[in-house]
Amino acid sequence: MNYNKVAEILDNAAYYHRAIDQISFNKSINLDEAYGIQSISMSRRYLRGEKLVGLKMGFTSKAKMEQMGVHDLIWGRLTNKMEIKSSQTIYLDDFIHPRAEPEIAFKLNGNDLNSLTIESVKEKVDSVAIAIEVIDSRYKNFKFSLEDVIADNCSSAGFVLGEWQETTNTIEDIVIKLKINNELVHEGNSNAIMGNPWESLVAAVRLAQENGQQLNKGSIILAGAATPAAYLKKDCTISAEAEGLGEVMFKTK
Ligand code: OOG
Ligand code: MG
Repeated sequence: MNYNKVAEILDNAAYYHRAIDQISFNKSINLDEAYGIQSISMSRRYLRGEKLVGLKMGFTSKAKMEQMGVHDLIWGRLTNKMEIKSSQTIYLDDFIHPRAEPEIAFKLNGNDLNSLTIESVKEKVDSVAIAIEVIDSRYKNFKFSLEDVIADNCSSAGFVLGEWQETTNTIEDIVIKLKINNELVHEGNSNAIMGNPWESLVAAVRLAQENGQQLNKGSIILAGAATPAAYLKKDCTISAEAEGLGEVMFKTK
């Protein structure tokens, strides 16, 4: 199979926000090939001027694995073009079938990331924040295999960051809420993320290293959602909040 062609199809689907058939319907690809396709499709974005700003982890909680029927950790890449400013209005016509999920974000401080453990991980982090991720699978009906979703850069489409907080603010065992028009839609505990959200960062850094993906000072890592994602509708206010981390929101048109 021609990986460049598949990467182009996925990149076009994202760029023109048009849903496509799952790759796995026609070809069986393995995990390495799926990450290879992700990497090629990201190169197309970089050629258009997008800049890598960090990584996102996926399927780090049971809630997400169960919602999507996929049971392995995945990781994808975030670019500056995906950033939604706090309180910004996004246009749903720019997406296929977007969903939102509450997340915890880490900002790296540029310290050496070698042999990261849960004990040492905090020294590598400048700050933490509540965030919302917008995911928008390029596959019809938001259905995919593990390999499909990896090739599709793990459905990454947007993210909005709350105000950065000191790492002394605990992110362990805190309640995270997703609200639409101020009504609670999903609620989870941060420890649903791999038992402890810091574990997700340890895994992200390990995966980046294994794959030669550099993480510079200021890189952002999304830990993965602790709750299922919610479909977005027009004319809504979507907010996420977590104990001690404050609140973040954006709007839809
Ligand atoms: C894949 C992305 C998963 C998360 O936080 O678990 C993800 C998807 O659900 O489409 O971002
Ligand atoms: Mg996510």
